[in-house]
Amino acid sequence: MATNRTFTMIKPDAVEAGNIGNILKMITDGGFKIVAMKLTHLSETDAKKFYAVHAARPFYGELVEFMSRGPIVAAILEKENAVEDFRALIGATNPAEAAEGTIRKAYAKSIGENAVHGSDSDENAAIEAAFHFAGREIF
Ligand code: RTP
Ligand code: MG
Repeated sequence: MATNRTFTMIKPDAVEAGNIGNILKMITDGGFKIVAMKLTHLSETDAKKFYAVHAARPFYGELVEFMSRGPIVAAILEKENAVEDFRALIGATNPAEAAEGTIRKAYAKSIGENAVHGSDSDENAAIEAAFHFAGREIF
């Protein structure tokens, strides 16, 4: 059954560039309600665990290094059809292919440093939310 929640991270590149506020505005203007949020920093071990699904991919080492190099914003977002609609709002993985009006078109630098994460399924949204948040931090 489709849930109405997804999980996102504003990645280290976008935090470094001072784009937390701009990206949160695009998220709330897009109709998403923030039901959990924190500024946090993934250790290398955390990043390896979070992206374990990509362990066999050639970019895994680079991805882990990137995601653990500085603070991120982690958040849970609520909206009808949240997972699919949020993937549409963030745009293609490669910003060169991201549509006009998407977060990655506006703020991503490259296919690796692409500003935001969005869960790719309801199941993964629940797993990723639980990775970052305790029940009492979710509203
Ligand atoms: P995300 O999981 O972060 O929302 O991104 P996505 O679904 O659009 O892309 P995915 O295939 O899940 O890849 C996860 C992240 O790995 C980095 N990546 N680098 N150098 C490369 O070719 C490459 N490909 C992917 C990106 O940070 C991507 O978002
Ligand atoms: Mg993904």
